[in-house]
Amino acid sequence: MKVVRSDDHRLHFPHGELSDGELVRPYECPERWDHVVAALNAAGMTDVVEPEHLELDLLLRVHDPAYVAFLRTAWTEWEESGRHGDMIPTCFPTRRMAQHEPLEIDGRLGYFSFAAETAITDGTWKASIASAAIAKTAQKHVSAGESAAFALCRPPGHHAGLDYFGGYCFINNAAIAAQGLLDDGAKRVAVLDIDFHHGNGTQDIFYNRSDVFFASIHGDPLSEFPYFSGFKEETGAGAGDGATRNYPLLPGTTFQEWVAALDQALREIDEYGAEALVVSLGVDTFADDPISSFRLATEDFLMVGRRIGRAGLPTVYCMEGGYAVEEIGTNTVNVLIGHEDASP
Ligand code: OKP
Ligand code: ZN
Repeated sequence: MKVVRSDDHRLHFPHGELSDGELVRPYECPERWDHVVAALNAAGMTDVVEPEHLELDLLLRVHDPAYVAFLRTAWTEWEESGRHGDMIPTCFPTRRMAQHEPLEIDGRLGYFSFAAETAITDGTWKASIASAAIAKTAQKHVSAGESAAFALCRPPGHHAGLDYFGGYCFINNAAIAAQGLLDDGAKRVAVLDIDFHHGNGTQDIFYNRSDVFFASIHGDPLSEFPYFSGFKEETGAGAGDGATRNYPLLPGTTFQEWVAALDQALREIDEYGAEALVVSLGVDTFADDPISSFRLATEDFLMVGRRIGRAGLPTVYCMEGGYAVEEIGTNTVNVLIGHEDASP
């Protein structure tokens, strides 16, 4: 399958991540990308494509214009107002407080985000746009007839909502891909999110829509990030009623338990009648992941790809999480190899 990637991801790498009361080296780091590329090369998956230029209007298909405007100029506003450190949000609107979009950049930073571990830097906008362009390009290849493509996105995207960033995500790459599949002719698209964390951003973007089915398997939000979203009873609203499915699983979940949820999600995607699939591919379900609590093993990821491939849908894989840096490459590539083994 085609692999879409770009070196521009290196432009985004904050100095620190606020974690457990300390600024630590960000878990979401550039070497993650290097290890995935090394594993792709080792597996002979070298059909590499550079991303095409992204029309910025496309961002507005899945994000709010005020949010995109904020993200585009945030760093410049920050610097021009005399700040020098990374843009770490510190003040958020909680229940009923988001009445006015602030004028001051520190206020705007909190208004357009939901978590403080994620900082904006000088290169964040450029890297995020490149990441979205990667998803868009992979989608175009699939819409043009490829059975699957891998978008090696960094920064990841599934926590970025209609009008907010957080959880290491700024632009929702999977949403860009899903919207692109629709725009290029598919009538119904499914997003399957198998990252350890709930894809709250993707859910947010499509919650009221019937043309995108969203299914996510993740750590129970009562104990895992993003804490406030991903509960079983969230099933969509309005026209989108029934087009969202959440499978929260307990810490310590084994592959056997996890795969039962995967099979159910795939059945529901089939019943929905999806014509194409986007997979939010996080491999932080891996047993040794430093910030997650499921127990998947490296060889299990082959089975994951096989099961997804057996669905027989044109598929865009978008890279999301995975923080066991040494193993992220093999785990990710195992899914892709499994997919290729299974599809005709
Ligand atoms: C992004 B993705 C570390 C806590 C980390 C943020 C997790 C973001 C995950 N002490 N909290 O879904 O892989
Ligand atoms: Zn994750």
